[in-house]
Amino acid sequence: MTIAEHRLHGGGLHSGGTDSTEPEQRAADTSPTVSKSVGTTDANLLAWVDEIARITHPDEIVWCDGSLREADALSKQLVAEGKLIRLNPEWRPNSFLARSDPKDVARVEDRTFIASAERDDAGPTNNWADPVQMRATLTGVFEGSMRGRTMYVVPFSMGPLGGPISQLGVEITDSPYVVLNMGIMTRMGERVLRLIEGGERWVRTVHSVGYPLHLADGSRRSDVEWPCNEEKYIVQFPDTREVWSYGSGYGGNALLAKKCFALRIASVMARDEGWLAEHMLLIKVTSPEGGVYHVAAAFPSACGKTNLSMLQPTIPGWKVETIGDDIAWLRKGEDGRLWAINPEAGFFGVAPGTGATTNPTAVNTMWGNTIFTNVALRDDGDVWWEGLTEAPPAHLIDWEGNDWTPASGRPAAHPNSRFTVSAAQCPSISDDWDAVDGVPIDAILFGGRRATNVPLVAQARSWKHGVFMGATISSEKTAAAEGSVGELRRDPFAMLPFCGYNMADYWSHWLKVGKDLGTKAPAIFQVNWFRKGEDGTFLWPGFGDNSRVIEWIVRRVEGASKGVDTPIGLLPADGELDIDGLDLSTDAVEQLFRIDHASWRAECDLTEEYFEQFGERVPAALRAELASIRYHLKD
Ligand code: OXD
Ligand code: MN
Repeated sequence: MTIAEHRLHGGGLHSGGTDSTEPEQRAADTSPTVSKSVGTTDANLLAWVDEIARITHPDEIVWCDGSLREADALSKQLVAEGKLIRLNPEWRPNSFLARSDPKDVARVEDRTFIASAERDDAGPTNNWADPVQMRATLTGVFEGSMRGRTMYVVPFSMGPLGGPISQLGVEITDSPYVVLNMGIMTRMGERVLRLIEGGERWVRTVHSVGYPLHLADGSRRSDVEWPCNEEKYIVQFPDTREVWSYGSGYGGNALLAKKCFALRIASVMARDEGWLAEHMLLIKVTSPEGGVYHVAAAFPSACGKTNLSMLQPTIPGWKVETIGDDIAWLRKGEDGRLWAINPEAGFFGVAPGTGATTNPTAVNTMWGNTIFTNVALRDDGDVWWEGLTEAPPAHLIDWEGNDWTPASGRPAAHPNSRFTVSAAQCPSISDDWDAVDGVPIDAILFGGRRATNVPLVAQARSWKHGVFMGATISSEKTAAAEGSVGELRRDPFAMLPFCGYNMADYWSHWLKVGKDLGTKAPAIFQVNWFRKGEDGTFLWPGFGDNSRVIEWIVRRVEGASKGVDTPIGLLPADGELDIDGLDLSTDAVEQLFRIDHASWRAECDLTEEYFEQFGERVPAALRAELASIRYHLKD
């Protein structure tokens, strides 16, 4: 019986087995815990779910409706199975701790593939896989991968339902933990099915942890706390806009709406349709005079995007509100300006380093209804991680489930431990964060983690120069010798692991978008909170004081600040950056903005070398920007 037939017979849960005797045989060892079935009348969706079930052989299929009741039932089930720990509701109501397999703790870039028809379409910065071969490999590993498990069908919308920038998707997964996270991170559930039935397009994503409970030889095994597989595949098929993920239950490997769809697949859709899918936070900034500005900012992973998105200004009268902390989709609006949405509905933030002093807003966001993964458990049933409080508790259970004390000499929380929480719970969430049309963007920021060379802030001379800044984002790999620059790790547009096609083509696409926006294009800036002084310490206090840089950016957008031209862009003129009340020496300010010509010439050589790997595909405009900077450095 197909799923469609099953539904017609008023069926609820459905076995995906191809052998019609299987459901009965298995009935004895399955106990459906999510009893509500939704289903759909959409023939394509039904056929696809059927097809995946025929490959993976789950015991049951559950259509997720996105209700609180469903989330509640799933979390109770996971607690009963020992896969989630319910935190003390007195401290952290409706919140849970998951502990992953120690070998499944982060995105696996070396197992992430772009399976485009041509190798060159993936480009030199992606792992390319032949789509025909990869499909055969995946069919092999997915064969029977859900035996003994429930297969969940998770319909979701990225962005407000039905919005002009939003997109739909469906994730099939055998991980109830993933379902719970997807319920927080996306607009998930039944209403999406109605849009699909109405003819809206949607992206197919398939996920299996790769730990079947019934093996092909008929033997059975019991489940483990965090099922996963040593063999992992995170595969994007840009030509058919599909994602297949196998073997991991963690984060971006498994929550396929996030990096896999909203960046890798969406970047390809955006290229083909004239929009942008970016690794950017979004904020709304209000000036003391009540001027409202929207800023998008791209930073590589682990450069404080969540902190900046929840920034509490230290300068009077300024307000920063949160729209998104990780991903932005941007598209030209009817007024000719660039409009943006945060396609996500929650934050999947790194816990360590998030604390009362560094990001009190994030800490307050997680008051309850939060899933924590790989943080430490306190004796009172609450959670802890490095940086949450200054002093650690005297005793904890660490992320691997072992006793821990401050004398243990190892972190209590995994460095990539996470919190999953709804954006709506964020105290600084902006009233327009889920506006269907998005928000108009006034400024775009690109930042890396640069100890040398890159000033605290510089404005691009033009869109093309801005694209050059984005394309050359980098962080030092090694300390630099005096007057030179260390080896650089490039992360163009902070999209290195997330661009679904050739990075050089992506730069061309950005240039094209800018040309189309013309004079309505937002201003572009490069920022660097991480410059170090000659003594090796950070020159800039960062965090809330980054509002001072935002202020200058807004004043530039307003035309109130003039700036001074330099070979690498426009810097704040004397007195334009508000440093009142900061303990910053004149020398530190000078070092923050110093443009050492010899060192910049060395950096230009590195940039030329870096461009070489993309060969002919590097847009001429970017080579021209490099030549222009070199020319000005000669002066
Ligand atoms: C993330 C990342 O988890 O960029 O957001 O790695
Ligand atoms: Mn990210």
